Amino acid sequence: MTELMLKYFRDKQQKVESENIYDTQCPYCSMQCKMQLIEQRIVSRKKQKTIGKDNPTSQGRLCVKGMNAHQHALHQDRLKQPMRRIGDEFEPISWEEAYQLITEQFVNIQREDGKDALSVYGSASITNEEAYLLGKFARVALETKHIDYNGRLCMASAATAANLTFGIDRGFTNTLQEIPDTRCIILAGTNIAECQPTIMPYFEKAKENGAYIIAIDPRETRTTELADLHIKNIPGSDIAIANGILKILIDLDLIDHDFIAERTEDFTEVKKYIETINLDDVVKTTGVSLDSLYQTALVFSREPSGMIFTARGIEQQINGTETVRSFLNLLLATGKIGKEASGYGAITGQGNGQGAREHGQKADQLPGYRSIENVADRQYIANVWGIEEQQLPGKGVSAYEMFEKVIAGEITSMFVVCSNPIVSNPNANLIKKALKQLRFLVVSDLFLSETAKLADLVLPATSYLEDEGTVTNVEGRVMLREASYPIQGEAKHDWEILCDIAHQLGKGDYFDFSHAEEIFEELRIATKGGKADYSGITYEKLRQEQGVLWPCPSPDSTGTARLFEKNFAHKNGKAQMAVVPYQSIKNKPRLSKEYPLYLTTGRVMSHYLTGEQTRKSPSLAARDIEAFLEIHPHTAEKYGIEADSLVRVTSAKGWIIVRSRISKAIRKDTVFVPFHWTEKQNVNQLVSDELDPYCRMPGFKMSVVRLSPAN
Ligand SMILES: Nc1nc2c(c(=O)[nH]1)N[C@H]1C(S)=C(S)[C@@H](COP(=O)(O)OP(=O)(O)OC[C@H]3O[C@@H](n4cnc5c(=O)[nH]c(N)nc54)[C@H](O)[C@@H]3O)O[C@H]1N2
Ligand SMILES: Nc1nc2c(c(=O)[nH]1)N[C@H]1C(S)=C(S)[C@@H](COP(=O)(O)OP(=O)(O)OC[C@H]3O[C@@H](n4cnc5c(=O)[nH]c(N)nc54)[C@H](O)[C@@H]3O)O[C@H]1N2
Ligand code: SF4
Ligand SMILES: [Mo]
Repeated sequence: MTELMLKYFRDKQQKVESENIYDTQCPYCSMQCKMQLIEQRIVSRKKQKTIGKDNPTSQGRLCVKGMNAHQHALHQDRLKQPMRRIGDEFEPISWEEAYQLITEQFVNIQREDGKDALSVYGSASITNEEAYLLGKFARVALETKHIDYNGRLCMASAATAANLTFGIDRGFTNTLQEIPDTRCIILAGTNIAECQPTIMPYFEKAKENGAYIIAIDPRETRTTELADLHIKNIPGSDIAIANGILKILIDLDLIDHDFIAERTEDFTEVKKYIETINLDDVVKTTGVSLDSLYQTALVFSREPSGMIFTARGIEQQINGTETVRSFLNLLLATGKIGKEASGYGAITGQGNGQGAREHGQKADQLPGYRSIENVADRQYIANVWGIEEQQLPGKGVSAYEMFEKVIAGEITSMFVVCSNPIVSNPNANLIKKALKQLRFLVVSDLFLSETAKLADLVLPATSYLEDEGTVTNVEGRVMLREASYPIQGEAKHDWEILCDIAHQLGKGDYFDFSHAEEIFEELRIATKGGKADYSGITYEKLRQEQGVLWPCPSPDSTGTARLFEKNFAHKNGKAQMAVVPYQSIKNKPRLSKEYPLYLTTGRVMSHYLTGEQTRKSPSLAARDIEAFLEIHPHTAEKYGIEADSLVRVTSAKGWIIVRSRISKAIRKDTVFVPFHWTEKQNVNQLVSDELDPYCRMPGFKMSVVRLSPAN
């Protein structure tokens, strides 16, 4: 370093007047990377940067979103006061006025429209404490059955498939540390390189160690670049791929007979169905070569260990549950689960995508993954909450179906916490209509999101920098998110808001909490004996152990690293295989003259979900400033679409206008649009309202559309 440079750094150093360091975790994906916000005061100006902090999952790494996460959290547009709608404008009001308004409206609406006219729409980006409390709030404070959450659009099919197959749903059956030792990996509909970037070194290490990687995706992505074999299939055809591979395994006798006999149920029925499959039909249905199917079957079965990972590509289908089950059949038939370096991973999406699906935000669920329809479960939770079992409402409906109930006039008020449903739900035009039709809409958010703009009352919530609590990451590791950044304006923690409203509604005794840890203590009791048992976890243990993998059923337990070593979680200890016919859903969208192309949707590296947060971050927004249509050059030519030109994309539900991005990375019969943008770029205006019959997941990953130039 030259003298001049040294002098520059010395001078710069001297100008730092003060420095504060705040521990937290990234607000975005399920890796939940530990991080620190460093805030320096230099010549009386504040300067912030975010750096990674070591921990067992992300090992100190951050991706570009994490490194810039402070930009939205410290953005000037953060809501700092409650705001009430007056005509088309919002006016700031005090919390007292806000609570008074909520109480008046909720009481009136329930008197006039019935208890279940109130609804709650939650999120997997809030803490476990808040997710737990929101479920209790709906049932105990509001006495409504209508609560569901954005995870219904995310983890519902993988969760349902795991519950049906294994009897329990913890996203990863093994720890990340085992990935480098596995010999064969199938990545089905997951783009980890762009969606969980800090997980990549585990897979890169596996590859270095000689693992064979197969990626199934209609597009070439940064993830498929890692693969030895890329199966570039027709969207929505994944069941046929899994069944085709299973057929080859059975025909060539490459299955694990002992494992099947000792540890699974119903293989005979599965085999009977698979024998009726014709591999030529599979090739036609999937657009995948016979060679690729054989190669996958041979490598996966012959290697001593193997893992399958799935994500939204195969899960966000109207037969998503069955699609996941068809891949779990492969693991079970080859005996590659319940042992070292072999197992399943549903790559969870949101920061608390795992924990938030366990503690009662779902319409049919009570804390600890208990069922709201099971009498013993109801009695247990009623007892923990200090109410009678009969007072607990029954099962409600799924996220999207709540909006259908709004249109039908059955739900007339909604409380949305940490979600932007107008952008994230299918059939977005109906969602907008439904939100406008509500008598009273309350939204708790960091910003005036597209959904908040339609609200009657907007409440300012604290962010990941300010709100301490636990989240459960992609591995099933419960982590304590420390957060001590000073609260901005009059914002409140979501859990505080819930407690305050409950007090106003005369239910304060059930919501007497003054710290997140107190809520966690109740959550421990509520989950005791449940499938997702957190009862042995304390904040103290989480600090000492740097997170704990559930189940953790007793004070002396340090959690469970690998699941199913001896038994599966069903009563008989066995895993349940499933007959999964490809044509399991009759109304699957099909190509026609009117709609000659498949549309699939998803993500880009620099943006997160509805983009409400990442579009506020200059460093992230600059990377992708608008939505786009990924389209193959042949297809573009066929439909007269020029490079970088505006294109009108039309489905049976609506139309959008996006700019073309011509690329050979995508199949000729398929186009791709990310969903991080709003208004006429909101791709969910095109997605239909068909839902998976088992879990009510929408079919975000396959619509049929037509294109025309728009300029
Ligand atoms: N950068 C970024 N990271 C994120 C998020 C984000 O918004 N941005 N969101 C987080 C959340 S909540 C989630 S749920 C996860 C999502 O993580 P992923 O599921 O990995 O992300 P997607 O882009 O939705 O879809 C994954 C891949 O599925 C492919 N695909 C589409 N249709 C099909 C199909 O029919 N079959 C197969 N086999 N593949 C198909 C797409 O081409 C895409 O590459 O990411 C998390 N991380
Ligand atoms: N077409 C298509 N649609 C999809 C998908 C797809 O792949 N394709 N994926 C689906 C998936 S996987 C998901 S997870 C959903 C997600 O859908 P959403 O939940 O609607 O997405 P977010 O953008 O995370 O919305 C979170 C909102 O909460 C606010 N917020 C952030 N932190 C806090 C907090 O601590 N408290 C409060 N009160 N508010 C906060 C943010 O500002 C933002 O407005 O989208 C689904 N929609
Ligand atoms: S977006 Fe995910 S991978 Fe990137 S820093 Fe945040 S938690 Fe880590
Ligand atoms: Mo998600």
